[in-house]
Amino acid sequence: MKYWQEELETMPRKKLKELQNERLVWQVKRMYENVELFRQRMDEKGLKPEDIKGVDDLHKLPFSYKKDLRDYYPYGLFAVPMKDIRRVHASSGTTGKQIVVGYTDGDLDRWANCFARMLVAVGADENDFVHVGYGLGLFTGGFGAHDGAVKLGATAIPISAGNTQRQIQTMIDFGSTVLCCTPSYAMYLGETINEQGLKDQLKLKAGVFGAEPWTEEMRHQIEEKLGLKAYDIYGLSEIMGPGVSCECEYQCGMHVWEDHFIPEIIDPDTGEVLPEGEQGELVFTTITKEGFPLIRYRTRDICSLNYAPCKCGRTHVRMNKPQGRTDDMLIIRGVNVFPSQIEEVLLKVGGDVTPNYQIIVDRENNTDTFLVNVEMSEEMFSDGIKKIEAIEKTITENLRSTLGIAPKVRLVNPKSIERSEGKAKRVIDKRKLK
Ligand code: DLL
Repeated sequence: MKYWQEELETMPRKKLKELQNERLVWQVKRMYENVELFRQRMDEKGLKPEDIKGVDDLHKLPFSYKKDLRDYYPYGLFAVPMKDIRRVHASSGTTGKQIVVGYTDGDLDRWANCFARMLVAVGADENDFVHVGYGLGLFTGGFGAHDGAVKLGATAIPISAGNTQRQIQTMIDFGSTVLCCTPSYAMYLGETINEQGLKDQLKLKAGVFGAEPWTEEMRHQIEEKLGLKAYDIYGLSEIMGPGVSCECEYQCGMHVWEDHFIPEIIDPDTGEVLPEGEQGELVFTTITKEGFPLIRYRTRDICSLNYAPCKCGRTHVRMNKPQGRTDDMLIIRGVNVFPSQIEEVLLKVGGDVTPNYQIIVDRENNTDTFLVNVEMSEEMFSDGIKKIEAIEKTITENLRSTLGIAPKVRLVNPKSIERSEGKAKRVIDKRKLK
């Protein structure tokens, strides 16, 4: 197996740390020489590259932020001349202008490598057909998965996102065995395939789903609907794209490829590094990236790290599913609300409702209004509407006890909430639009 990089993936932690030390020292030195903003921030702290001798000195280094990418848009933070940048990608996010990231030949190779490791971890090899349903374009999802599949030696099917009917037909005709797309789109594909009675014609065995938060309950539903094993993959454009971390066959956290990225968990308010196992903001340092490296990048994703050995033999630390983002967090009537908490409640309600929901927050008479629209299932819709009130009440009560505040819950008709081919749009915060 070509991309089971055993020596790197199961490297004893002491040796891994030595490798990180060496790479961090190299990265800090070249960034100090080539990236003006980094040099300025080091100077402000009175730090010289030679003060950084390894990972134990990481906490001394300055943080970097998404705002930096906007301020130095488009290429101001690149560490190599543009002639060495082979490809750019961009991410628009929900606020502000897009950010741009760049890759050298070496970066593209390492990225493909990280994704190929993921494919190996989910049991794929050169005999597999990898259905790339992430958007192929400036979004990193499509090209990341595509290059990973090619690197592995599998057969890539670069269909990109959208056109559900064509996705399904292609999966059946081309014999797709590994599906890569967002979990919300996988749910939608699953719903449509089951409605059309086509599940038996699929050959899918594994799904590589990420780019947005999703819950364990959603995993079970996707697995059931598509007849595959669903794996979580995490990444962000600023650090590389998909494949910064991913699950192995034991599905108990996502291994961060620590030979390329050093993760830390910090208190988002004070910036202090938190003790092992505590939940906080995830921060990454890229130690092999050439084109667009980042030191101590504040991801805004909230999670924790687990350094305990994994049954799979990989020694690289595991991060748990991000619980949301510090900037995804809604503050409604003073209470912190994460969309993923709502999804978890809905999935526990069972068959009468689906996890397709939309949160609408507004402000009337100086008070926040909080509405959750939830699609009822087809069965419930055809059974008649007698249960609606009771179910709305149950969901409201469950949300009240989970969140500490009660939204107005409204059951809406099946398929009435717009589907996304990429990341689902769960929140409409009208307070920001005014
Ligand atoms: O979403 C890269 C990606 C593509 C990852 C395909 C996985 C699969 P961005 O568009 O820059 O990059 O968005 C990055 O998405 O900071 C997280 O908030 C969120 N995110 C990504 N993967 C997961 C995941 C891609 N597995 C932002 N679980 C990140 C939860 C995720 N959130």
